[in-house]
Amino acid sequence: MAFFSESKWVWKNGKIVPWEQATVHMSAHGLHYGTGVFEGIRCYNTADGPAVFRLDAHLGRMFGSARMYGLPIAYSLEELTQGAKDVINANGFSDCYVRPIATYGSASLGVHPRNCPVEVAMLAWPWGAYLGADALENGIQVTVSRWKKFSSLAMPATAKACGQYLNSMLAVQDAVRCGFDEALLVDEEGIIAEGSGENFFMVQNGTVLTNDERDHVLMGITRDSVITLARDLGYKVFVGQMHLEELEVADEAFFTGTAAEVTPISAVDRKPIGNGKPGPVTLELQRSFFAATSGRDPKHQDWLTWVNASKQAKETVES
Ligand code: PPE
Repeated sequence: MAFFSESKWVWKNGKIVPWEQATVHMSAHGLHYGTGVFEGIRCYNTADGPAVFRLDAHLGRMFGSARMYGLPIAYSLEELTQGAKDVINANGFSDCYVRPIATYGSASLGVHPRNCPVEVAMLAWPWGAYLGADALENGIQVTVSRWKKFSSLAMPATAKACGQYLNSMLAVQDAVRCGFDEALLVDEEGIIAEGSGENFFMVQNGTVLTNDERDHVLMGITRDSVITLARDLGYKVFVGQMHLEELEVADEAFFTGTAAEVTPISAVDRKPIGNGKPGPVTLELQRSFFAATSGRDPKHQDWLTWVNASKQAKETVES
């Protein structure tokens, strides 16, 4: 089945329009220069109906990315929250991926986007496991990319902006061509940054390790959720620089991301991590993550925005 075939409706500039009408012109500034910001969000089915995972955090990051690039978004957090619910409901989805984007449209093509309108849209479509059905269970094969992660001195790595993904695209395309599932990018000093679309974690002697914005990474919302869950479970979490030589001796490694969720890494450049099987800490964190996304974790109900009113109303009455 074609990737988008089940998606019939798009939220575009405040209205729900048919998929075919959610278009931009070939002269759009965003197309030529990658001038836009976006988010990747998942909605999961729960016992109380579909719920969007950490919607406020994602939309908050989108407004932050837009501020970084001076791109004005003419809609409020509340309007985009409603827009996300509307596009999910219009399509009749329960488990789906939601992709808001704000990008400069067509008016001029100097590099300065002057006069270009900001087009805002939210797409939704069903999207299964990002790295393949078996990735979550058995782990993936990763390569350290020869394409270096760009420095935050060149572009703000903490912003999720369209053009920044050319760096990721080169890395993942190269990795797949060489028979790997995903690329791990390091900076020019060889310090670990992140995957093409994921944050990176290691486990060493029961301690969970990951990096932060000092190493030119997107501050992932899944990353933040997993750090919280790891601490809930009593693990020590160390946030700091990670070097490739530490990865050589790591017991476990995994990627986190909205699309990738919690994906174990079984080998890097064909060298197995640990025994080459997803490790126990990774699997425990993956289970906790899915408990939270599916509404089974009473401690993290506030991470969920229910698409339909009934559950939210119930929460308000109870509190
Ligand atoms: N780093 C990068 C470069 C990245 O693109 C993502 C998300 C993350 C880290 C993890 O962030 P978060 O989703 O907030 O936990 N990548 C999005 C796009 C992937 C895609 O292929 O498209 C995503 O996972 O939705």
